[in-house]
Amino acid sequence: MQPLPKASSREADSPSGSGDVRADFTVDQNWERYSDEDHAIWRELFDRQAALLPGRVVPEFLQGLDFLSVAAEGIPDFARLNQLLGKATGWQIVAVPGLVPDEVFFDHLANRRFPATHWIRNRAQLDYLEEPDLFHDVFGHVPLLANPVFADYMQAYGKGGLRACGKGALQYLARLYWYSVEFGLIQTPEGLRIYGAGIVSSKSESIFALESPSPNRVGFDLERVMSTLYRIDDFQETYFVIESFQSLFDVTAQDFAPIYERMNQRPDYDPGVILETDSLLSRGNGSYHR
Ligand code: HBI
Ligand code: FE
Repeated sequence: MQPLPKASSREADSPSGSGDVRADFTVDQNWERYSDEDHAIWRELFDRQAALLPGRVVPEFLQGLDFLSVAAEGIPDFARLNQLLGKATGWQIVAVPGLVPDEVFFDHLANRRFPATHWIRNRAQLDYLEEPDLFHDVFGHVPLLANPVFADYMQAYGKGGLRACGKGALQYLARLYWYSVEFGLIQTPEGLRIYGAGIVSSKSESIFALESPSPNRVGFDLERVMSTLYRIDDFQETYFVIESFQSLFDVTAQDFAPIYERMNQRPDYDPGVILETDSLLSRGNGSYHR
């Protein structure tokens, strides 16, 4: 059993989250309890990304933002989002206090429930915080859940995660999530675009991921991604690039068990390595991480 994640320190004092956490780790959002400062922080983060992302983010992200009318004026009420999202792809947002145990997380995804943190960061954390907050989850992850193919991928990922729990293969699924859902890039006719929530919700990484000469950009390959370690505290040394959301969904159709067998035989790769088998879009000079 995974050690339970530390209850987010904000849980105790954040007025917006109700104290009692249910067995599935969900809480009430209590939208009416957000302070003016909470909404002001949402507006500041939203405006910053809205100015930066056109031309950098995959168009489906902006379509999702628009469809769900996630806008600058303030923190969205999950109940309102859920009416639109439910009709579009059957997904629902459920409020949680923060990181939840892996198998709880996978079970929510497998049932088209996206766990979104109910509290938003404070001013001191505007540019970086160590765990996902409401802005990362709702602005970063939710808009693409309105895209039918990506919505199917996220549910298939959750089901794969539940199967992996039983096989001690969680680390491979965590890497797949990290290099796709959190930090993935996608090829489009107009060029490379961002779709990973960790990039989309970060001002500095939205620029770094596409424009810096430092990181490698490598064609997505499932076993390569599952074998590659990642950094949780800084920009990525390598970004993996998918051809389309359909191609990402298609990798989940296969049985992962034989892949886990092969994974257990081969070494893990450090985040910045390049393999001769890689389809290399651009070789980084590593200047940022040196
Ligand atoms: N819990 N609320 C929340 N959000 C996440 O993104 C999350 C999580 N628990 C586990 C987890 N992510 C990672 O282990 C995934 O790679 C599975
Ligand atoms: Fe995330």
